Order: sequence, then C-alpha cells, then structure tokens
Amino acid sequence: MALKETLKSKIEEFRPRTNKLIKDFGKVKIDEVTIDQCIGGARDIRCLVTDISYLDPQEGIRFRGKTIPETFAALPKAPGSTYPTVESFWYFLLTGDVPSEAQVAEVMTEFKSRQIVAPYVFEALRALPKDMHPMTMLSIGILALQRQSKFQAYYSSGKFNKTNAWEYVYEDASDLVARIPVLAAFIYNLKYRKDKQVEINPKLDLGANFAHMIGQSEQYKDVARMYFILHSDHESGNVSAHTTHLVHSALSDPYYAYSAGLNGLAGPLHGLANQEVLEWTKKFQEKYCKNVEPTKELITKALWDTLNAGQVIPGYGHAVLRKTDPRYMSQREFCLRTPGLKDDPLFKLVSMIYEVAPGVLTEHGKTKNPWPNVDAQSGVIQWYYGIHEQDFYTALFGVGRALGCMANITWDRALGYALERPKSVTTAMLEKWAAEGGRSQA
Ligand code: HAX
Repeated sequence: MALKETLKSKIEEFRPRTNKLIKDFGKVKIDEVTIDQCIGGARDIRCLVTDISYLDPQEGIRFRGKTIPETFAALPKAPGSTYPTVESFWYFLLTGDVPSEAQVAEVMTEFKSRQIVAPYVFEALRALPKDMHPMTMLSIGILALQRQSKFQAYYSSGKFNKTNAWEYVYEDASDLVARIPVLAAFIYNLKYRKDKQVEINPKLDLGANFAHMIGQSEQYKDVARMYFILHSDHESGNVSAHTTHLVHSALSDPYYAYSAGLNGLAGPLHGLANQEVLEWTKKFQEKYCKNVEPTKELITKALWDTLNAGQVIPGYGHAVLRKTDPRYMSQREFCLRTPGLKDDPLFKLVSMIYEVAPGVLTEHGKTKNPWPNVDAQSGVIQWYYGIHEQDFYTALFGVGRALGCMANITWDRALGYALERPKSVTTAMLEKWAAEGGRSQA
C-alpha cells in the first residue's frame, strides 16, 4: 500500500484511542506542577503527547519504539550502503511500519515530484546579504515556500473539515521534507561556492542527492543519510519540535510552523551548539596547541577557563538525558569505523574532551547531566569531509529535524490536537501559594 493510504488506515485505527482517553479518562491526573518547574522552563511536566519518538533519560531516543541501532538495522538500505535511505525512515516515522523495498521506491518517486523549489524562492535568497547566517536564510526560504501551502489553500477554500485536514498537512509536510535539502544545498552553494549551483540528480535518494548538490564525495552520501536520520526527532518537548507543534496548533500551515521551529533551533542552547562545539575546539587548538599536542591537562584548563568565564561547555548537558547521548555514540562509532576519520586529529581531540569534560562538569557541580549530547560529535564529521563552514552545521540539523517535526504535526492534525494555550500566573500569586504551602484547588 502507498504511504498515504497506509497512513490513513493507521490514523482511522488510532483515533478511537485518543477519543476514548479524552471522553472517558480526561480528568485522570498524570502530573503536578511545582513553582521551580513553572519558572524553570516547564522541565519534566508531562503535558505533550507524541507517538513518533520517546526519550528515556537513561536509554536515550527510540524512534517508533526502536533504538538507533535497531532503526538502522531494520530499515531497507540505500543501494550499496549500510545506511537506510531518508525516504524509508520517513515512511517508518509516519506509520511505525518498516517499509518494503517497493514502498521505499514509491516514496522516492513521490519525493522526486515534490522536491522542485520555485525559482522565486531562490531569487529571494539571492537578494539577501551573503554574510547572513544560513539558518536565517533557511528559515526565510521555508517561509517563501509558504505561498504554495496546500493546507492554507484548503483552509481558505471554505470547505475545511477537521476529519481530513491532516491530508493537507501531510501534503505540505511531504513537500517540505522533499524540498528542504534542495533549499539547504542552494544556500550552501550560494554562500560558500560562489553561487555554483548543481542540478538535482533524479536518480539519487534524498541524502545522496544532497551530497551530490553540495559537490561532496561518494562517502558523504552515508554521512548525509545518517545525519538527517539521527537529527530528525527527540520527542516533542525540545524547542524546535515544540515550537513547530505550538505554531501549527493555531492552524498555521506547516511552512509557518517549521520556519518558527527553525528559529528555535538556531539558539546556542539548542541546535546552534554544533557550530559552537567546533568553534570552541578550533579556538582551543589555536590558543593552547599551536606547537604542542593537546593533552588532558590542557583540555581541563580550557574547560575551566570557559566555565569560569560564565559560559557553558557546548555539546555537553541535556534537559532530559542523564547519560551519553546515543546520537553522539552513533556518530562516534561511524568515526571509529571510517578509515582516515578514526585517526583524524580533530576526532582524537574531541574524544579526549569526552574523557575529560564529564569529570570537570561534575566537579563544577551545576549541570544535572555532564555527558555529551548529539552536537559534541557532529561537527567533527562535517569538518573531516571538507565542510569547514561551521555556521552551516545547524542548517544541516534543520534539514534532519524537518522529518520529525513534519511527522509530528501530521499526526497532531490527524488526532485533532487542540490549540495550545497554557495558563499564566503572576509572581504575586506564586508568592501567595508559596506562603500557603500550595494552591488551594477548592
Ligand atoms: N556547561 C556549563 N554549565 C552547564 C552546562 C554545560 N554544558 N549544562 C548545564 N549547565 C548549567 C546550566 O547553565 C544551569 O546553570 P544555572 O543554574 O546557573 O542556570 C545548570 O547547569 C543546571 O542546568 P541543567 O538543569 O543541567 O540543564 P538545562 O536543562 O537547564 O539545560 C542545556 C540543558 C542543554 C541547555 C544545557 O545543558 C546547556 O546549556 N548545554 C550546552 C549547550 C548545548 O550543548 N546545547 C545542545 C543541547 C542538545 C540539543 O538540544 N541539541 O540541539
């Protein structure tokens, strides 16, 4: 069965579960909120629902119930590769089913017809100053695509129907996922390759075509596939996923929603950390290791210098995880398996930081999680393959994150999730409830 039909039957089968929960069990308590959660970024409050992925603090991410190694093992692989195609992963994220080779081929054909970006979008990007951050360009590019939103056209048609609205979100979501690598490749070539643009190769899968469009090696095709899959989803409370969900909950179309999500991803505490990690590491090499090999002592000093300057160690810590991020491990294993990369000085340096930083952060005593996250490892791989423009790294993250955000809002609409609108209180109210030992529910 084709992806949309499979999805339709999955949605129809699933809907009664959500409806029953609201109707029969809507008032069952699943959490309580404390003052520090209220002021402290709503940490740990269970008030979002997604079945696309789940993040366990100890185990890390599971996509549709599968760990990263299980996901990579289960999905059909790209031709001549040990990595799955992004297309097979998209099918899996949306439906929870491992697709057959034939189903993957159908998604690939569909993406080919969806991936064409209208020339006016490229012209809008060309009009921007070349020193603009690629994340700003990517967000503008996505917004420029909004003109073609099928969901928005459907909403304005006067025939809007809640039951099938998800189909129009699915259409936009699929278009956006197919187009965003083309947009990112255009931005890369515009900014760093003197606008030397490369045509889409219609024979290649999404990851391989991205590598082709930015003039990369054969080996980079697997890097792109792995990178986009690993960065796709991290349940729905992180800034980019949550922003996308929130904006779409107002029935803003997927382009508006994801442009907003990308703006959140551009923050240094979120996706921009991958750029910051490389910058930190390069500055360390320049300052401490001009004529000497890096040592654990030098790294320890540099880490303390950063902490004493009141800055965070980029790539370390996490709001939910309490162990090394399995996305970090997956990329590390890729490095260890790849001849050349495993002996690369930058990889060795990042590995040495991994040996030292958790101890320093533990001694520093602030962070609840001293272990590395996805961003601590990702820049090294990009650097090795010649992508030395660190400010592009978060845009790569943005291409991958589109998969998770778009799968999530397709299901949001399918299950009729409501407009998100939490309640605010004032500081004086908090002070009153603090003095009374809690808010009276009477
Ligand atoms: N270096 C120094 N201090 C850190 C730290 C780090 N890597 N991580 C956390 N802390 C500090 C916090 O700043 C906070 O200090 P204050 O009490 O003075 O505000 C304290 O430790 C407690 O923080 P926490 O509860 O452990 O962590 P949070 O949930 O508040 O924040 C962050 C999680 C990921 C934002 C945080 O660990 C951080 O800033 N890390 C560095 C930036 C980074 O790598 N971001 C990428 C995260 C993964 C991701 O989303 N990728 O997209």
